[in-house]
Amino acid sequence: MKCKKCRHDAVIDMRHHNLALCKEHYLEWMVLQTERSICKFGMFSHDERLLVAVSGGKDSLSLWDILWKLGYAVDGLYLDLGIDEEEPYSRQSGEYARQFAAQRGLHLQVIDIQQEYGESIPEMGRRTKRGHTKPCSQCGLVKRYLLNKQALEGGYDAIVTAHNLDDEAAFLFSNLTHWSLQYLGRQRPLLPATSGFARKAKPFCQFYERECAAYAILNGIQYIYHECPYAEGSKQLRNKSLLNQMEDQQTGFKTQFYLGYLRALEQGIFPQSQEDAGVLEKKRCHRCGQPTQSAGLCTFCRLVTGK
Ligand code: Q46
Ligand code: ZN
Ligand code: ZN
Repeated sequence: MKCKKCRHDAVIDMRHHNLALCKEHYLEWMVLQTERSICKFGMFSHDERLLVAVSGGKDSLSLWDILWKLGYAVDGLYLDLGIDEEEPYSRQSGEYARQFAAQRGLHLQVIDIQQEYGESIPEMGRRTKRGHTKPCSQCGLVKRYLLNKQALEGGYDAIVTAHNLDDEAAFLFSNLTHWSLQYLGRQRPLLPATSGFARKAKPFCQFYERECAAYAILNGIQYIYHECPYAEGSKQLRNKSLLNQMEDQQTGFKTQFYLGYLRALEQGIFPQSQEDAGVLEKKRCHRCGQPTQSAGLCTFCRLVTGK
């Protein structure tokens, strides 16, 4: 297998693009494609300040690396979830994130959930569990809330996350099986800012997971290889595995599935909700001032105060 550009040995064969590339041209291709996505969806510009959500995994560290190489002003945010009971998952992820930032002289903000709020994510999950054995809903809420809070308070223009095509296709599959119109309308690559919510962009939405892993490995980026222990057996992983089976049978299946969704968005089939379009003014949380559906405390404040 030879590189399509220089005829040297290829390190990756992307059959869905009918493209094999050597190391040098692959790394160049990833950077160029990321810039193309940023421009195509009008995500952000070089004079804006970005905050990238860093988990210590291959996707977020590769994204941070590429945005840095493209010359964007981008800081990182690592949330230490305190998931260290069975294996030191959070501790190791945090070490990779810190090491990455230090090697490049980049600024990483770290929030230790246990220190800030008195409980780790598994502890919050156990305290509030309603028949669930995993703390994923509490974890998702805390991550969304704190990412938005840090972006707004830090004066950042956009939050950037490293969701890749496999993530997006699996969410899409789940949202379609439930016909969750609200989620289908907001799963777009760029969600504009509304009152109380920062802009959100996903520049990796068209990269396969293995392409992000290849970028990290070929660049010598050290990342946490394991998934969070609570991800095991999750619906998201099951959907990913199903979609991989489809991809094995039909090259490019995941890309087609996702591009079809983007076309449907363009045609207005899944419109933005009034909230996301900023038409509906939300109530404000009495404790933190963030927008909330109901009067009183927002769901985050209710979680951390136990009220
Ligand atoms: S939600 Fe659940 Fe993830 Fe949080 S507890 Fe782990 S698996 S990290 S994406
Ligand atoms: Zn080449
Ligand atoms: Zn609140």
